[in-house]
Amino acid sequence: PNMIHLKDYRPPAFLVDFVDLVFELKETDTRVKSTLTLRRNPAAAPGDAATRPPLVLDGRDMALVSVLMDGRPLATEDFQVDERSLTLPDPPDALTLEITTRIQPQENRSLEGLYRSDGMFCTQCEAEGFRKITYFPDRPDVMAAYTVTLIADRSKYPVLLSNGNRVDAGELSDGRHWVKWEDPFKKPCYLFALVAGDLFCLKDTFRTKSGRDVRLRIYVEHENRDKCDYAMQALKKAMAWDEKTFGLEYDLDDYMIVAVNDFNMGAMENKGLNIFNSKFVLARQDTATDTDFWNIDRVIAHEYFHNWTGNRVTLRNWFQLSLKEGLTVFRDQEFTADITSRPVKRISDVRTLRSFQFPEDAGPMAHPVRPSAYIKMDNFYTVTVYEKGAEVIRMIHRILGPEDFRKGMDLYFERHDGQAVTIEDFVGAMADASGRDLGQFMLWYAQAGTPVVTAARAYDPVRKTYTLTFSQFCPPTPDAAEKAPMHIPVAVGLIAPDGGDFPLQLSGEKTPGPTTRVLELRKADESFTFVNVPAPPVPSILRGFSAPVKLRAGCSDAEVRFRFAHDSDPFNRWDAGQTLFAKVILERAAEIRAGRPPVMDDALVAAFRQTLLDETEDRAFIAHAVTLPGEPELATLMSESDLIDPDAVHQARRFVIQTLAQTLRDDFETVFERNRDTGPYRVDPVSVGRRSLKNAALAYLGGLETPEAIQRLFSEFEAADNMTDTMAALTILSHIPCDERIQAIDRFYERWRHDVLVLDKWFSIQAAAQLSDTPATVRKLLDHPAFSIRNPNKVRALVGVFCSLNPWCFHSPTGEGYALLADQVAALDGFNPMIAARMAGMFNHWKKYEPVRRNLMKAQLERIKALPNLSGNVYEIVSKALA
Ligand code: B3K
Ligand code: ZN
Repeated sequence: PNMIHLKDYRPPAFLVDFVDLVFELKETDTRVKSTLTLRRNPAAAPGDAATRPPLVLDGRDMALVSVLMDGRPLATEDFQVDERSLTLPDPPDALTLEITTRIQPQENRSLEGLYRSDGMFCTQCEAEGFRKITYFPDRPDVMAAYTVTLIADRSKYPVLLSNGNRVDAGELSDGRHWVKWEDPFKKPCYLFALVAGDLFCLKDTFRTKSGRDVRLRIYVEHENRDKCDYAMQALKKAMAWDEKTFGLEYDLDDYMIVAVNDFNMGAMENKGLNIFNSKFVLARQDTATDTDFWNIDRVIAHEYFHNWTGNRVTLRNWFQLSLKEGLTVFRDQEFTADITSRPVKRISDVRTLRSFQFPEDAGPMAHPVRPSAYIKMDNFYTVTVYEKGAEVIRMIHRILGPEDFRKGMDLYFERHDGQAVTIEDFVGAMADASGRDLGQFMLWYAQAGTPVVTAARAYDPVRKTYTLTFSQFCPPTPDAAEKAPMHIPVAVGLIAPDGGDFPLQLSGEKTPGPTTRVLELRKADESFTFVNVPAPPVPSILRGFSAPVKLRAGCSDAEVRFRFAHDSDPFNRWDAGQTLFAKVILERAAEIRAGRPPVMDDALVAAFRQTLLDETEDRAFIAHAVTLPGEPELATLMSESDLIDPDAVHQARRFVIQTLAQTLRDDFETVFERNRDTGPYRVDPVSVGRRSLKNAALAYLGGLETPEAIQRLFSEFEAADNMTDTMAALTILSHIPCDERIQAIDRFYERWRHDVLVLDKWFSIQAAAQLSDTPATVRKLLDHPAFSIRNPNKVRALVGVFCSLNPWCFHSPTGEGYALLADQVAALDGFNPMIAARMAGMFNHWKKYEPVRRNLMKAQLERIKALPNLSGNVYEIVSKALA
């Protein structure tokens, strides 16, 4: 398979001004007639008569029926067709092409292009799926206006949808009907969509700030009609927020969302017609958890926000993916922060970043936020492009401040509306609007790896000065050994001995400023001196996680405990706790590995208790503050100084949980009782926070594994009137080998056997259970009638959860977890290479494990690599892993 490089980018030889598509949708066979109005691109290298570039249209997995140029059939010598393309070697400068093809959506299991999910037809074109629908220059810098006519049987497919406005419709004599759509906005083909099916429609309207009424429509299968109200509210919240925050208004008269069960990712921002994984639309209090509800807010908002960041202004090529994804994730994070709790949102985002992005940046798939080469673009929809990309935008926001950031956004839209642009264009608008130099900042897009920032401090009691000296270092990654120093915003506060913050005055400044200051690092080593510091402070560095780096602040345990008790910055307060917990757990792991009994640290227990009982803080914050780092994050930390031993990590974490539970049992009881729901179930930040703290306390109490604890979990499970509490009790119970566990899992199944989304939870619970027979259970569940390897949600719920959230079991030294994963990769690769590659990526960190596991994983990777007909997707992942 060959590599595509950013440096090889050339503008397209031909542009497409108009596309007219006619689909005749049938269960056996679909006919697509495409009429393209094309002309040579004036911006492309013209060439002379001999070197004029040909017209190449991408296309695969389809049968060509006919090609007409300007109304006349093309002679066979005037075009060539192969597996990948349709080429006209010497076309005129302007032409129309009418291309008729036949495709088989009913056979399409890749869930890319046009395919069937349950009884409906739907599409997924990003990144390169449109070429499975018809021959077309399938690249984002070719933008065209579309008209689309859908023809299908009226009784089976009463709903026929595409992008833009519905302009006409009619009946055919044979029981079929047709609907014509027109999208007035030019768009790249990856934003094309169609849906045909028999669907329920929830209707609403939104009045925009300029007074236009937008018709809102959510389409779902009839059986789910009572599960879309929350999604509709989420959409309206997102629309209002984007007007208020960025002045961005919706541009069409209709906004449609369709929920489908078979979907490779979360959702897709097709212009005016979003297609969603049903998991991010359907929710009712008894079927969805608080996290599910907030994920619906997040994903609905994310796809809606793409209408401006992605659709109106789009990408010149796929290397620029983070231009739309990093920016849109930043926007959805801000939205969630505004509608829930800002500190808690920040904490959970950083948890994700550290658990998944930091390891990616330290492994074989490490790549810059703007990758420079790929084999399959699908492999680069990564936490680096998305979440680190959002961190990069957040740093710009932090450096410029909110007002200048907003000016930069306005300038970006003013300059680039309707264009396909690059990351330079975005950062250029930010620099021009603010007058700031962001030249060095661009390295964040070009260099992979997580920078390590070290801070040293010195207090001068005579001069009353305090100096912070920073050094930065970015470790080598497979793409580059040497890294240049980056422009890093480091937010700093200095905590006084009484726990309050000192006002901050940098040397050279006349008066003290605010208590948190952003220091901008630009050199490998750099010092900042604060004056008028009356007493030696405890430094609080990287407040709000102002940059995606690893900080080595060299604080003593006592100082970290002090920050855990007093830091006014909630993120850093939480982070201080995590630092303490991680240290204590990894020390216990070392004792366990050395064959010594682990001993608990009393100071930690006291600090933990103080936070647990803190009544002044947001409950959701406390819940996060008393939740220990997970095994995946601990493994990553262990890998920084040692090889990973998943057994030691698991045992040490369990030891700490059980010791805390025994020592603080009464306190957990108090917190549990105090935070019980009093009124009806509601999904507001206060209620969600109370539930999360109550369930965190329950998890510790359950960790005692006494008969009373088991009884309580079972009765909480039975009594719960909402899925959050049901899942909390069931999850805790699922780790305890007892009859109640089996009973609860069976009851859950009986109650929800007809709800495919809720059954995903049933699979996940069992896949995440920390029991020695879990690998065998997962094997068995692969054959369960409710499991289907064709459905990505099921694969993620069972295989994905087992491999990524249950490291102790996945890394069982017997190797059965590894064999299971490799078998699934092999099975998936035959029909859904995108999902196969995602799963194969779970072996990426094999080199960081102790030798037994490392060799077992390597053997499975080699086995996968040797499979006949391996897809480019999986090849790219495993060949990099083995390199
Ligand atoms: N843009 C889509 C992701 C498409 C993934 C293609 N393999 C969803 C999103 O980020 O909004
Ligand atoms: Zn996105």
